[in-house]
Amino acid sequence: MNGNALDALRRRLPDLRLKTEPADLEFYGRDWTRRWTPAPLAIALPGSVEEVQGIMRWASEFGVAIVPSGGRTGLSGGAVAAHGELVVSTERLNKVLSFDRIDRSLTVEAGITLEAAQNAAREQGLIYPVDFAARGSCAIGGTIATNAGGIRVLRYGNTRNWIAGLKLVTPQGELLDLNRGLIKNSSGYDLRQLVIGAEGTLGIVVEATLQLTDPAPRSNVMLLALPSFEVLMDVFAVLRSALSLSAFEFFTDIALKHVLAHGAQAPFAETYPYYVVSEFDCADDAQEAAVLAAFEQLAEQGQVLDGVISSSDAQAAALWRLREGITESLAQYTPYKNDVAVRISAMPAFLAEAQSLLGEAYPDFEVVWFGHIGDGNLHINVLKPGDMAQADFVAACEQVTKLLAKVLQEHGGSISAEHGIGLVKKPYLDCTRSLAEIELMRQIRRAVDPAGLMNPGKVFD
Ligand code: 2HG
Ligand code: ZN
Repeated sequence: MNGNALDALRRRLPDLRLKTEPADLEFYGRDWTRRWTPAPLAIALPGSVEEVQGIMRWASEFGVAIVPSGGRTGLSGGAVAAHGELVVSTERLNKVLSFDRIDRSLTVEAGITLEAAQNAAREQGLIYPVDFAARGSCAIGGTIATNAGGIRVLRYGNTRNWIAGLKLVTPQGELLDLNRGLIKNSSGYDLRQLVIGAEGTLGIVVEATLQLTDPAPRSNVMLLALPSFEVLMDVFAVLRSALSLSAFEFFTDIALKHVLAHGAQAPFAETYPYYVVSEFDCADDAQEAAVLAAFEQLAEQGQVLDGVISSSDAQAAALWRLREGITESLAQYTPYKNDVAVRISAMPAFLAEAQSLLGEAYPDFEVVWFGHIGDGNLHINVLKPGDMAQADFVAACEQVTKLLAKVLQEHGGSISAEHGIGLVKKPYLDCTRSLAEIELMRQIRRAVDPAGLMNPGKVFD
């Protein structure tokens, strides 16, 4: 039946670019998770919004499921197509459409990479402040679908703060122009915000109007070596009150070991248990003096074992690389990933419990802790031993994640801070959202997509 459906699609949209080669199905049918075997029906690469609308009308007529697809850098399986779905890639919808100097906004197609959008903003003397390591490959549409966070959430917040408007093609092929760049709009439900973070279950985002802002003042990057997990939050408190921070990230000695093995430069002659990378404004003498004073205070209190402050852009980039290179350096171990959040105030108690739980649960596995500690967001990657079957490894990790999800629930946290629920975290959604909330999400989904064709199986069943 789907073969016939595909013929009908070809007849209906003769100019639509379609790929059906096995290598393409494999390439476009998966994201950075490597757990599912891709098996899409075909890959559509629309070149216009009208083509996306045509695809959606066809899909609803023929009952074909759709998987929206951007840069497929997601880590929760949100872009996996393993059941004969049509993957709709926004790859060709990658243009900057307009810039408005008065509104300070940039309107882009959904398939543009985050980096290209950032560059376009910079060319206008402004910035789009959402930023993270996958910037060169991820698509803006995907960042909207997951409400992506990243390394400067501490100062700028998540993606949803920066989307002034978006265009959505609904499962019926309607084009909705949501919020149209308005700053104030008190006219009922904010459907734009509902779409942000919906992981492609309510339609396909085809365009976005990004709010831009002034470039940050001159900044510097500091790397600190710390003796224990316990001092992390104290160091954060000291730096946050003394400096104007734009990032406060951490990683462990194990993370550093992997990044160094992947080609990064060792920052210190010795190794230490924990590290913090912090970025802060350093625009004048007063700010520079504050940095030194804060550093001395921490050293005197014995909270910092070693430290370095960047003295050039190249050195700042090298320090950032130690944190931003972690994911790539771990990829060869097909890690089981956790991306959890608690309120910052709950972090010390949560950290202590999570550490003891995972220490006991994973005595034989290497566990890598890192993340956006200043946002209350931890990434916990468990590395698969080379000789272990992937399925056994995942099964073992899932048992532990159930326990971790309970600890998170006790601390009012979330099982997904910024990577989305997708397929990977679906079994634990009810530890983060109440049953009443999940039922309400289901009802909303049914109202928008009664046939359940948009990214089925993602977020909830
Ligand atoms: C990061 O912060 C990304 O580097 C990826 O969110 C995290 O690989 C991970 O677990
Ligand atoms: Zn992250």
